[in-house]
Amino acid sequence: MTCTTCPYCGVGCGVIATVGKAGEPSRLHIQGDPEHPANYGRLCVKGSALADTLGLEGRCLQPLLRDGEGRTLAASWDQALDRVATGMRRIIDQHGPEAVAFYVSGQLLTEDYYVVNKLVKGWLGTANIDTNSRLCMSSAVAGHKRAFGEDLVGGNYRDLEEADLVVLVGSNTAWCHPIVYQRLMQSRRERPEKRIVVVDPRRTATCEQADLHLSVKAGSDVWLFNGLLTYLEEHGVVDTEFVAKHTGGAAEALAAARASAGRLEVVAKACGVPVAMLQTFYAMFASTRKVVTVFSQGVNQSSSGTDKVNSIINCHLLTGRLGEPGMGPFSITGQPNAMGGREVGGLANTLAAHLELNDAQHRQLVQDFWQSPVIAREPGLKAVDLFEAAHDGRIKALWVMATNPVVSLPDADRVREALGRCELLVVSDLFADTDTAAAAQVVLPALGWGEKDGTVTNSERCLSRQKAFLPPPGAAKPDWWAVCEVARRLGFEGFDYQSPHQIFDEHARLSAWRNDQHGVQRAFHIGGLAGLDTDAYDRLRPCQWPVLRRGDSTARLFHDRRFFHADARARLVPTPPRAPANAPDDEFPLVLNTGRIRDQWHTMTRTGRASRLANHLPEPFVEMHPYEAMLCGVQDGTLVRVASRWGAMVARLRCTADQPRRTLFVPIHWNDLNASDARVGALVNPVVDPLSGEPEFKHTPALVSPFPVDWHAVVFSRSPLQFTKADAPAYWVRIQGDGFLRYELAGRGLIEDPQQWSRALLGVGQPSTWLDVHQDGTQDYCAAALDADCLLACVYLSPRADLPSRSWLGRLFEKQALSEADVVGLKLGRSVDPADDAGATVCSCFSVGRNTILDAIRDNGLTSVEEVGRCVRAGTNCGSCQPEIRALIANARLAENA
Ligand SMILES: Nc1nc2c(c(=O)[nH]1)N[C@H]1C(S)=C(S)[C@@H](COP(=O)(O)OP(=O)(O)OC[C@H]3O[C@@H](n4cnc5c(=O)[nH]c(N)nc54)[C@H](O)[C@@H]3O)O[C@H]1N2
Ligand SMILES: Nc1nc2c(c(=O)[nH]1)N[C@H]1C(S)=C(S)[C@@H](COP(=O)(O)OP(=O)(O)OC[C@H]3O[C@@H](n4cnc5c(=O)[nH]c(N)nc54)[C@H](O)[C@@H]3O)O[C@H]1N2
Ligand code: SF4
Ligand SMILES: [Mo]
Repeated sequence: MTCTTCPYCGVGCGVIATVGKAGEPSRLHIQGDPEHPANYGRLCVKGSALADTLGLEGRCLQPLLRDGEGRTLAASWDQALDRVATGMRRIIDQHGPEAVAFYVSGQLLTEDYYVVNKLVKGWLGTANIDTNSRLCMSSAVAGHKRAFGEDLVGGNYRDLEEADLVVLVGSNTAWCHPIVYQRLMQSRRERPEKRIVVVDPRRTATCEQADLHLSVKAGSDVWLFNGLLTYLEEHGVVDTEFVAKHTGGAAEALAAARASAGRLEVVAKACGVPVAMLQTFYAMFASTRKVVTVFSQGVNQSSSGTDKVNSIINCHLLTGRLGEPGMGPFSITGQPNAMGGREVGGLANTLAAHLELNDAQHRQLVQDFWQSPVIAREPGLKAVDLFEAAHDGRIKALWVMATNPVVSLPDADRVREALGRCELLVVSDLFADTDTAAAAQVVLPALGWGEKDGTVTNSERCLSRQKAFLPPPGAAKPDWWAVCEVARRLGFEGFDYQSPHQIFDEHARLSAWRNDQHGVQRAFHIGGLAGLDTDAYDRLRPCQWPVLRRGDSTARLFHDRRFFHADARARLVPTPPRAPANAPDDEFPLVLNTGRIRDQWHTMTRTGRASRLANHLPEPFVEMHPYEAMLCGVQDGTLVRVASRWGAMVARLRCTADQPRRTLFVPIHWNDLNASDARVGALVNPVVDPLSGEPEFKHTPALVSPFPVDWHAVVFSRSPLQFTKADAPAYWVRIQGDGFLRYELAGRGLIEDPQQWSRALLGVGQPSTWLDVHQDGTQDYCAAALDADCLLACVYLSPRADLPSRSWLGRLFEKQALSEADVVGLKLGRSVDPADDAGATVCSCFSVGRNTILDAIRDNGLTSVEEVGRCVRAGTNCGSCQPEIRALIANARLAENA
């Protein structure tokens, strides 16, 4: 039994992993850690499915080298590391250290993150190291620094429970931070007077139980919060003593707010929200002292992201609402170690231990501590600029670690081009075939979750251990080790670590070093964790920094009203609002917004392997208001092309009135390995916030048009289909099933001989039986290959999109032997027994489909989520599907009353 931490979102849930004996049917058992203060035993659907993602299939198990002709050769670590070190050395000698760059990730452990920054900033002497946190939290970082003098999240999850009002801004908490959302909902069940407000252009699952949803115009948040700031002042809701003693800049911030948002009508127009709704929100905020404002990517990922952050913090500073239980601004982090990365100075403009690269005293402090030969003097290139520099040849060597930029960066086709231009591209990943690793000359096999060992910090400053409970597979090695080996080969001293424990100890010591009245005081201080022996490090229980003495844990910052600007005051920052960088126009009239879905994690390299996570939303899609779809001449359920000035993609249209008019929403997860053309990153405007450098992922002018096809097919197969880019159908997506793969296909032109086509496509060799059925009078065709009674593969082809139920077909593949009725069903293209068709998955934990839930609601007159849970189990494990179940109940009742 191992206590560790979930590798997905920034909630940072504690996990207990128990490995059974080899040969046991379910060898690995994952459960929530009842004692972890983030989740107290709960896990969301992604966490619950962790065991399904740990198989070694497809893993990169030894270093790979690629030659000029694109051939891939397996290599030893010595060969691979030598190649990296010599390549870097040559480029540095010829072009200087600025020609080398690193692009790392909030999914690294703190120890990995620390050494790679030490190597780059202290030994190579460049700051050309940036991280995917640039795409994620950098606006929050910049906003915190402006307001507090240091990148600080003062509060904790309990504050959300204790608050009387929680405002969720640009955060689909129900899907992206499910356990925090559940804690919030639980606290409201206990205190029904508690209020929840959601600020999001879309009506998301998070809005479902909100008291108020402000469907603001994309990018208008600064108007909204400037309006609130003015309202608070006008209504005398100002903590004058706090403002006078502990802040600066209030007059300037108020003047800027009044100038832009002094009248409710102006704000209402800018935000596209009725005046009455604004009034309700403002009055609620004004009259509630215990208010927490949670924000994430709807705020950060904007060309005015930093101002959005400060406009929110301003309202808390003016009212003195922070530093006490149940109140404060709360930036909720995305990745498991977004915070740890910030602590070790992972960004191109920061230094280790929350120190600043543009401050000579800070640089000196770090260099003295490291005893390093140099220290970077200038901030390095931020992510988007870094890849641009690779594109134009300034960066010649690039090492990408634990991130997949060909999918996740804006203008992603250009990023792929940029990678192709690097003289040396090194990628450390678990897989050698990700869209990014596929371009690398050197692929270094990294240890993944369950194999690697170190620490992470979650959204509430809580540091916990990630621990290994599986043996290292093949030759895979931890990322910190690969970095140290390259450092040694470059002739650098200071990288002789034997274990992550030693690195952690150094990191803890640096946080405390000269962190006192005579040195550079900073809040980040984990000196109390220095000097742990290996055993104590292994047994470390979650604790929140600052940790000045062993055993400390700090639930909340700012209770002493002390901030980290030189005068110890906080700052209100004037935030004159700006519209998003590029407005829609005649050519690209719609606003493309991008984000996450409930059951997938980022570029799907891990969650895409779990069949139970695949069925909730199996295909890449674009959401659009039905009226807008009508205007664009596209139909619900059909394939459409989405295009912007930067690129294009193909996805299935989902019409929903939850999506505001003139906007689109596309999820970020699909990539070139599992879909024909669905990387939304290719479309995203690469414009960034001028202060933080964070891209405007939520606002790109775009266009939707039909993607005409002549035929549709669905294929289920026990082995992968073998098509190449050249002979692939116009549209395809691959979906993981339990022991099989499902493909959705669509193509152009007539398939003259469906039988020949299906044989070639399925490539199953010589099964004992082929069923071929041409439906009379139609062009519908189906073929199925059986070995004895076991289904090997089947394909349904039709000029229409209404192909057989996928959940029913999936069930047939789970059977060892088909019954006669099943075979009849296969030929008919539908189940003989309607009860066999569970419908699209709603509850992924127990694989409960929509039809099953609707039947239960209808047959038993169920009226609550709890009743549905008791009847069919749906919603009783992680609870992430409860918003959907609630909607199904409401729809069923509406239908009944119609
Ligand atoms: N299931 C799942 N969970 C995840 C992840 C995942 O991949 N999958 N990733 C993790 C990571 S790294 C991150 S960063 C977090 C992100 O967590 P979130 O920020 O909650 O997720 P997003 O879906 O990116 O965006 C949130 C919302 O911002 C809204 N939005 C867009 N434009 C605006 C605007 O102008 N103003 C406002 N107020 N809102 C706007 C979008 O409509 C969207 O609903 O999730 C983490 N959790
Ligand atoms: N359009 C659009 N794009 C976005 C966003 C958006 O909202 N819209 N959000 C942005 C945000 S907030 C984020 S955080 C990024 C996330 O984007 P990415 O970081 O690109 O996404 P991941 O799929 O998490 O990539 C992690 C990679 O690391 C590998 N990996 C996992 N564990 C390890 C390890 O221990 N070591 C090593 N070496 N490799 C490992 C995985 O296999 C995977 O290939 O996407 C950003 N891109
Ligand atoms: S909420 Fe889910 S994904 Fe996030 S840390 Fe907890 S279990 Fe993992
Ligand atoms: Mo993120």
